[in-house]
Amino acid sequence: MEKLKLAIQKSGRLSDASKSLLKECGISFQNGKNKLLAPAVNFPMEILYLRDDDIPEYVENGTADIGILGNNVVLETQRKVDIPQKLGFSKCKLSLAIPKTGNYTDISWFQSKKIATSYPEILSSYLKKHNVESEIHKISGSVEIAPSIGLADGVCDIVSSGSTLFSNGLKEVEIVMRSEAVLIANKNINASKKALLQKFIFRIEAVNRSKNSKYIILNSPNEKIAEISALLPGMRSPTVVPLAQTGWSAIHSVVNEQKFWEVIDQLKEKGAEGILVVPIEKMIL
Ligand code: PRT
Ligand code: ZN
Repeated sequence: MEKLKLAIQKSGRLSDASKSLLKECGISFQNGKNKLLAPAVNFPMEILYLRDDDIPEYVENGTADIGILGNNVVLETQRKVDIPQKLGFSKCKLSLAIPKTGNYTDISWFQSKKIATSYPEILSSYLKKHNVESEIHKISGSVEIAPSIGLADGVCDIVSSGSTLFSNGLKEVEIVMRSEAVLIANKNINASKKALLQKFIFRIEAVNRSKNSKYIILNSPNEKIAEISALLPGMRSPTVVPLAQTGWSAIHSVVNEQKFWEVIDQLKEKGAEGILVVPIEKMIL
């Protein structure tokens, strides 16, 4: 049987989250400690462990069928691959930053300045779009120290919490792009691999959907069922079950994580009691 070859980062910020996603999708495999390739045991898949920078090329040329990596690296390498699914983890920004004492006005500040970055392609197209010409210095690591050693006037680097910029005396002045982990795919995979890819994406969607949702169970006075149900539309509509105590029912539904606290307050106002909120493992619509 044909197998889908998935490339993931061997070690780094994406590797644990990539492996967890596979596990949550019910795909078991051996760990990649000393191996380049590991077969999955219960899904027609093989896992290739690579450096993230190499994944787009391997997927473009078909050595791997699909891959998981940051969208920032996908864009920077400019390889021709599809992005069938965003994955929602490893969110970060690629930002321009300058010394915090700098007097920043707008992007024209960078005109004729030196910028250190590991993302010269993304940066140069961003500057071009804004009609700014700068001198781009490509460096592969520790970009943030470049201004303090006199190598550059500013940097274009990945920012997450912002503490690296802060501790190097820099401030973020422009967001060049927002990034997250994505699933990339070879443009010419055959029909049977495409079907496997759809199966895999179906599972990823079920897992990710469940992460944004909570299962909620509460007790409601019968006369408030309609009002409380209106706050909890659920997947189709809430489940309402009578309690042993007359005049009361249990309402079961699904709430979005973001709206969670807001909805909880409204539910309490309407007389809901005994509110339980439970994580959902998988969610299939
Ligand atoms: O060895 P390999 O080439 O596979 O890995 P790598 O060293 O190139 O990449 P890695 O593991 O560092 O990052 C992989 C991906 O994680 C990146 O391409 C991003 O998509 C994503 N990501 C998310 C990050 C960060 N957050 C992040 N904070 N990548 C890097 N950083 C670094 C950043 O370069 C800076 O030095 O963390 C620092 C900033 O973090 P804060 O929290 O101080 O702002
Ligand atoms: Zn890398």
